[in-house]
Amino acid sequence: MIELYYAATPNGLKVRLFLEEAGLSYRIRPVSLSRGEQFEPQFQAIAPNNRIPAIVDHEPAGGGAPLALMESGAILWYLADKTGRFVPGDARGRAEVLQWLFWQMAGLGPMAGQAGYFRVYAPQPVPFAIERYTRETRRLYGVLDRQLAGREFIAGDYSVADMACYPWIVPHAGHGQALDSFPQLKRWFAALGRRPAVRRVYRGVEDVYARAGPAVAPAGASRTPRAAAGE
Ligand SMILES: N[C@@H](CCC(=O)N[C@@H](CS)C(=O)NCC(=O)O)C(=O)O
Repeated sequence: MIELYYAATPNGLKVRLFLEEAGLSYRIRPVSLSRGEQFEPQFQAIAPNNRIPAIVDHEPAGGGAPLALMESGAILWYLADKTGRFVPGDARGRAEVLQWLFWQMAGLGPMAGQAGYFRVYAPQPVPFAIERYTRETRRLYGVLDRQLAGREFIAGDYSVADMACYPWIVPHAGHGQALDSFPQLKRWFAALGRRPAVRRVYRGVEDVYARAGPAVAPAGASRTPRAAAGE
């Protein structure tokens, strides 16, 4: 059994997607980011970086004591390795999937996270930051759009690369992006959204930006910043 320390944010959702797709037995341990539960000592012992998601695998690959892991990319890769699912068996295929997983972790996630933060959550508008992160996020959406031209999925068959990227495209409006500008991405996004596991995971999940008010606050508006929705 796997315990998933979770909030319904893009990084949390991507791990849940894997667990649902693979049909693994798991239990959700909700972590309230707005109440600061990510800083509690019991959680910090599992996730030293004080961020969700984290897992504890009580039947780890290789046996032995329960394994605690943080970092959504590392968790996805571990689960893929353990189950032999959603990652190719050959060296070239694995390298390609890993490349796109790292791309999501180092590029799409951090940049889209900042775009969303400055467009939606920031207590006051910071035009330079809004412009910088929205532009970089647009570039990254374009990279994915080009990669998907002539391909059904990001790298070979449906893989952890797709699972890592999908939750970062769901809140595209909060990132200031229109999917009509990215036709291949739009097609992939719609196809993944029809997968039963994706539908199960997203049932009842609120857009991370839904309660934060209008994108790009008018001058002088003030909001209480919430925990960042992922970086
Ligand atoms: N690189 C980390 C990022 C994790 C992350 O930023 N998690 C966010 C939610 S998506 C979080 O826990 N935020 C809490 C906070 O900012 O205090 C991963 O992919 O696991």
